[in-house]
Amino acid sequence: MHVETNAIDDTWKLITLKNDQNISIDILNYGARITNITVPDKDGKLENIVLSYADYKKYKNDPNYFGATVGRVAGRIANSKFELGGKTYILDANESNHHLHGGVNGLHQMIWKTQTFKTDSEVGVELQHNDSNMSGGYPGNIKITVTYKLNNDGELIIDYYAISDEDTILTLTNHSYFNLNGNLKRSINNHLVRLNSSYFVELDEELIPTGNKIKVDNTTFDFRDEQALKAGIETPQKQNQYAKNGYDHYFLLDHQKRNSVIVKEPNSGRIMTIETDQPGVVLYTGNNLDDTLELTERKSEKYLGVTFETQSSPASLEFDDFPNILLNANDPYQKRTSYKFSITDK
Ligand code: G6D
Repeated sequence: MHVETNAIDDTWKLITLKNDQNISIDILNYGARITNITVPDKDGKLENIVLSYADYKKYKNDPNYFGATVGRVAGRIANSKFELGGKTYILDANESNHHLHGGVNGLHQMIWKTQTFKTDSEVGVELQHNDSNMSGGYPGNIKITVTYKLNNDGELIIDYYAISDEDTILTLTNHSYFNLNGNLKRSINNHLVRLNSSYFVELDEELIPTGNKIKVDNTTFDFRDEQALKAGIETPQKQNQYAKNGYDHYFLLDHQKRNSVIVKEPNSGRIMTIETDQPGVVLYTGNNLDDTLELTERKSEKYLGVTFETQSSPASLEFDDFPNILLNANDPYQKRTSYKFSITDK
């Protein structure tokens, strides 16, 4: 097990975690971002499986949130306002008149304090950020800690902890774009996904939830057995078309089953198994990516990565029967999402 810290400049730094099977993960303290996950394929070839910029400074105004910790509220808050405790809070609008991913002062743009650690069984880094009251329009002084841990079972565990001195709203996620082909050889269209969800949340044309939960049966959103992502890309239905011919939707997890999400890439034999205590996950197939970005391995393109943004739902601010994002003063916020990397049996 190995952990090291390398300074990029006087405030940005890169932490590298490596386990005994040579799986390694890089974490940038700007935005508490994952910038590299290197895992073997079925032949033992070590390759990167996340989208990242070759030039770290490109993360500064990154509209794609590559690898970022997203919040205070991941997702969209309609019309950039919400009611809490009889008061109306106005948030900054950073996507037409809506608030996306924590707004212009979102957590993805903060420089987090870091503390690395190593035990016999794991290596990790704890990142900490104190967000002040009314930052971006959110009430409460809130201390946020995100901990990344890598163990010798090939697991990356992300623990989220927060505590606020006032009632507020919060739902954090990680916005890594995965591509299990390795070094971005091909698109994610042929990735096979199994997602234990019987309902997804309907969106309007501005990608704002309508309040309807749609059964996945007989739609391109049924991943309960296993389905290639190209279903919603190459034979898009109306909801896929709203998301520019792909997925950008919140799935409500059938939590009575384990292994919330299993992703397989047949050529490399790589498998990623996601477990989470969150009630749902946004599946986003990189529909906004174009060919203007210089990524570490190559130019970007549409559908080059897929995110699994485990989180609660900002739609709960408008519709009661959605997983809520309320955080009461002095009540700890504690969530965990893990990613286990393995290969198909030979
Ligand atoms: C687009 O709608 C999508 C979001 O879900 C995604 O997080 C963002 O691009 C990067 O706005």
